[in-house]
Amino acid sequence: MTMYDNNILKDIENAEEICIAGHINPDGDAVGSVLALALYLKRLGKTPRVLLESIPARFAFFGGTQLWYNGAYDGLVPDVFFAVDCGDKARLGNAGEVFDRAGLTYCIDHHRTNTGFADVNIINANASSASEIVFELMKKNGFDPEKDSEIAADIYSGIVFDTGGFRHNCTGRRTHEIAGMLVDGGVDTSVIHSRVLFEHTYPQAKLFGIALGNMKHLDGVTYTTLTTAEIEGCGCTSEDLDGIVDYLLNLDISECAVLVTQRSETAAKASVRSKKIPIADIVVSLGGGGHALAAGVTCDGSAAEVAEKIVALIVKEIKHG
Ligand SMILES: [Mn+2]
Repeated sequence: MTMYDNNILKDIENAEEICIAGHINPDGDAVGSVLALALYLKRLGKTPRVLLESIPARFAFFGGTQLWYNGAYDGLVPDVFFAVDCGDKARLGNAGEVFDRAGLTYCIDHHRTNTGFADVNIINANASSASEIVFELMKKNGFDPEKDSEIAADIYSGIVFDTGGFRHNCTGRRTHEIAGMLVDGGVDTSVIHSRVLFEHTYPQAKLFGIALGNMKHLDGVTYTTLTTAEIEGCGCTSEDLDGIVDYLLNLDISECAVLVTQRSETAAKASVRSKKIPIADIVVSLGGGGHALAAGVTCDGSAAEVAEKIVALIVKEIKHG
């Protein structure tokens, strides 16, 4: 479902309360696309509220963080609600209740597993990122994101994050064209690449070491687990896991990679990555979602139990297709 034709300008014209939310545990694309859209609506004279869980400290440089709303959600009854980079409603977390009360809902997303849960669904599974779709949306409505340095940097950051620096197969010709326009506009590409993809903290490096120490391999699948004690013991949280599963996937022996982290006493989250073999169906069958080569799911059980279950399913897929 690709649909850029819509009445977004008309829909927000008389709206007083506008809320914009991304997915829980927001990543670089969620933060970039949500804040870029928020700044765009601000330029149109609106005062949108950004509903995002706490933004990781390393994303503090993104433009538009002043629009982040940290008050109570129960009084919010928006005229228009935008769900961005969110594959299903549950991924809105606490913002889901605000979504339910909204007069009109938009979903702007690029997840293949998105079923279109809003009134207006702007979904393009071929786009590299929600940030790319937000760029197209602005262009379509006569606004040039590349001429606005804050919006341009947010969009470029979101694209860089979701494409892994223009490496993942979601990167298309149009992705590069958009990046080119943003470069023409003056975005600081090297600073954004460093901050979004490569900068890590000392505690993160310690945790990385533990993750590599726990690493195992079975029939093309490289995987590792982290318990709550291991994560907290390094002074880290679930926001500090960037780069681990990608590192495992980059090993020459890896067809797929899995990182499983304990999230509570009874549940663990698996992040699954693949070089070629589509893994979204396996992840969806367990109740998760995502893209063909990058998906995630939270399951009941310890990290070790969840890892064993998912790795077995992927090995079966690799062996039998
Ligand atoms: Mn995304």
